Amino acid sequence: MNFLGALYLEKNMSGTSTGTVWLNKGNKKIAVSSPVDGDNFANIGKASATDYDQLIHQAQQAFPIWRAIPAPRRGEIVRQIGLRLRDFKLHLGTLISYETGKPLQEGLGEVQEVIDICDYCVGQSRMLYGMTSVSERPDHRLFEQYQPLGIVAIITAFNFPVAVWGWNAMIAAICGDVCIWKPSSKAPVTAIAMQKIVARVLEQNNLPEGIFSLVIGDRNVVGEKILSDRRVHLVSFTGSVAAGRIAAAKVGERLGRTILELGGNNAIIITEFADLKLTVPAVVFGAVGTAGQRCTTTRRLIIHESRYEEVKDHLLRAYASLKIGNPLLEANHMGPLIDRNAVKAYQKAIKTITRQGGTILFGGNILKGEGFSSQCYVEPTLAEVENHFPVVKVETFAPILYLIKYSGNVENAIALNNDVDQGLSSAIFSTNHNQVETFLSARGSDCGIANVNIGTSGAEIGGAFGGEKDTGGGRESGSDSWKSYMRRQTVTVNYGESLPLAQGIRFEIEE
Ligand code: UN1
Repeated sequence: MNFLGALYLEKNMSGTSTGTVWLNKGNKKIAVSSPVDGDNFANIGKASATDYDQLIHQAQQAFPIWRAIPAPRRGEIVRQIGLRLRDFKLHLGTLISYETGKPLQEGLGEVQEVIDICDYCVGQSRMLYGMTSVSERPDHRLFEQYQPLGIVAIITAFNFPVAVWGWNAMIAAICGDVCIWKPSSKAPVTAIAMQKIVARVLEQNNLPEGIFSLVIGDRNVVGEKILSDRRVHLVSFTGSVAAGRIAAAKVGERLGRTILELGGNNAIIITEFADLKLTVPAVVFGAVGTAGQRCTTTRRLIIHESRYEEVKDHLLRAYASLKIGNPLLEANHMGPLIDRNAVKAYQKAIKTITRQGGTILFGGNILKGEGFSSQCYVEPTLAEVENHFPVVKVETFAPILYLIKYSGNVENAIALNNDVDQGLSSAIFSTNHNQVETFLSARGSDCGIANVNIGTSGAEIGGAFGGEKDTGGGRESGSDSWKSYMRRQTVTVNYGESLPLAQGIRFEIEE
């Protein structure tokens, strides 16, 4: 495992850093084992409440220094992070694959996603524009400007252990904010590797501690503190709907800001006009990529009855050809789930599907034997269900794909697409213009992402990423998402000789 050495990682490490400085190595440790082979390859010291306070203190010191650096100069630091990441892409991608179990291709793709957002942020750092408007008063100017916000806490999930941090931290950085990153305890080693990559850039540029901090620890020690801490101006939270609900309430209590990126229950509509040459690979990648553990994973197929049997046959053949095993080996399409608890959730869902009247068409079992010793490998699964089954309405973070039949026009398919609580991603496969435009219209998909003739996952960084309803409404990454990381200010300047009031109000005083 020379990728660990190449990333300057050791077996026992602290999980708390203010930048280049690592705080106490922690008495309490997280034993990190790989779902690939079950090997305990790292032990990470957990942050205490005191460590957390030190981090916040350092971030408060760093904020006025960082915000005073012109945004394009902050962009230059981000550019250097992107350059350094290119050097470490193979090693970091390999670590991601080993720590989370996602195929190496996807691990490398994830590092590329951070490189892409770095490049994007270099340009964006020169484009933190405010709008200039017109005043209703003579000799007055009305405009908007955006100012740095302060401390941004970024709480990420195991499934994208660096990309989601990248979307948030690189944007926050060019906006003049300082970041505190709490990664998932299920993927802490990747976060430490990333922190070390960033630290070298900070060091080379003589930047102070506290601009990019890392804190690895328990939800009830560190997580809760972040949520209720008024010194944290924005909490960007990625995780399940249930955890997001708690986070939103806690931050809301103190009227803090949140960006929520919660669960999805993403469907692909396959109409009578779908081109199956495109549809089948998109569906399979969407359903089994990251072993079904993306928030954008394809979970439901809404198939027109006239194509149902054909689609089913294609999928049965495709699923039979999938290779499951060590994700570091290029030949394998799918690796393990993140841990045994995820396997239990998969098993429970399989049982529930049949209990609620569904039929397992393919898979449904845990894989045993050589190469599967971590007990985290499962078969990708196809199940025939109806959209109203309760099991279909919840997000099971596993490679289970539901096949649902619809009849009639595309409106019926859209109604099924929208008939879940979550609203992250959606897609339609159709070559019929009217169907496509209906799907994209106001009466179409109600999700934050609506794709045409591509799958539900694998979004590019240039668009705003996020979803509606129980997905939480937040937007991250590209487009104008940067605005959420800044303090918006409306300015009115009077350059005249009198003081006219808006709305024509007259107010005169005599002196
Ligand atoms: C997530 O699963 O939280 O669109 C993010 C995608 C990836 C990001 C997924 N670019 O599938």
